[in-house]
Amino acid sequence: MKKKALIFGITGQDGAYLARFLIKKKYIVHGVIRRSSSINTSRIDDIYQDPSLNKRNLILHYGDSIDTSSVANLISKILPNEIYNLSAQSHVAVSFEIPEYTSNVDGLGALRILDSIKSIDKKIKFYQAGTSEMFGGSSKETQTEKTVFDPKSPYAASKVFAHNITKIYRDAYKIFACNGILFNHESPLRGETFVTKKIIKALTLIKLGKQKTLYLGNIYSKRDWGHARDYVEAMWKILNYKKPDDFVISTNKQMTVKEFIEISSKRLNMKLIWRGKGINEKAYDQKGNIIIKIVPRYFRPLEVENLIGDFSKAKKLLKWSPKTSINQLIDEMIDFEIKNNG
Ligand code: NAP
Ligand code: F7E
Repeated sequence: MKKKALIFGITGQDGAYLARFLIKKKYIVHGVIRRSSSINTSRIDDIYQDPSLNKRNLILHYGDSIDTSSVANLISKILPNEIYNLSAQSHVAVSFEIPEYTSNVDGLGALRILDSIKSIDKKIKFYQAGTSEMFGGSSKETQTEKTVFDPKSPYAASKVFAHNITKIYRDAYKIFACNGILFNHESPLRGETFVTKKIIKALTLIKLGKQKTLYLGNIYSKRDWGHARDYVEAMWKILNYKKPDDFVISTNKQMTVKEFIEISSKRLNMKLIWRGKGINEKAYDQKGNIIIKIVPRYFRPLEVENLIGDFSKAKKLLKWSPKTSINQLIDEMIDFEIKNNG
């Protein structure tokens, strides 16, 4: 019999890659979608339209991670083998604007699912989408599963709660509950307000003469960026390892946002000339037009300056390593923008 997976957050970047990955692995995939006034399934519509993938292998249900009865009803109706909790208000800056809502979805959302597993069927495996943001300001060194958390946003604090409650339900009730601690991962399907997508989309539009200027915040924070397609495979490997455990998933390479801009502009054959410092720093083209401007609006009340992950444990135990280089990721994202905006 085919295995059943239930994905909370199927309409997001990772949900779309994970659904495709699991269907190829012969799972029946159930996904939770929220009612919205506009269509929010654009990232998974292609799975419906691809006859080799969807022979009734993808089933969508209305639900919400803040609605306890909908969470419990879905789990008892579907009785999945595996649950992936990817649902979240996932924008760090926005979490400062809506901290209570973020905590409810990102923190208590995980608890609602775990508690339903406890009462319905303890054999259901559970994956929690943890994040490198939980490390926050904790270390100037490379971060591992043993690094102490030091969250710097309501988003990160909620994810620390979800991480800890996952471990507690694993130990107390012997549930196969695991935490992935995933560093930033991007793709053509990345949300438009995250920095990589924002940069690549804007630079492509500027190159095509359809936009004038890109406005950004702190361009000196360092991130460890991988590809979402590689990272969803790690999620599945985590749930299919012989015992429940927690894993860092990363590339072990980092760069600043400014370096990411430099690589992206070079690959678009755009020459940027930087002048000024701090809030007055700007990037110009060769004709003297302002291409990038720094504005206070995009600075956060607290910043996470340095993230770089050591994925040795995942490499050793799960035989997982990232497959896509940063240049391949950027090229794929640029090609997508040219195809859709050219
Ligand atoms: P995303 O694109 O923002 O997707 C988030 C998903 O959660 C969407 O499907 C969204 O639905 C859903 N959602 C939001 N609030 C919900 C609610 N109240 N009830 C049910 N579903 C809800 O995020 P992503 O990049 O795919 O990331 C997936 C998960 O990994 C998130 O938990 C994120 O925090 C975590 N994470 C991401 C990264 C990264 O770099 N991408 C790194 C570490 C951890 P709508 O489409 O209806 O909004
Ligand atoms: O910011 C800086 C910003 O929003 C990256 C989420 O998926 O990864 C993501 O969180 C950096 C930060 O990602 C702008 O200040 C400058 O230092 O793309 P981001 P994030 O905050 O690292 C983690 C692992 C998650 O778990 C989260 O869910 O870029 N930055 N200027 C900017 N960031 C944005 N968004 N917009 C700007 O204009």
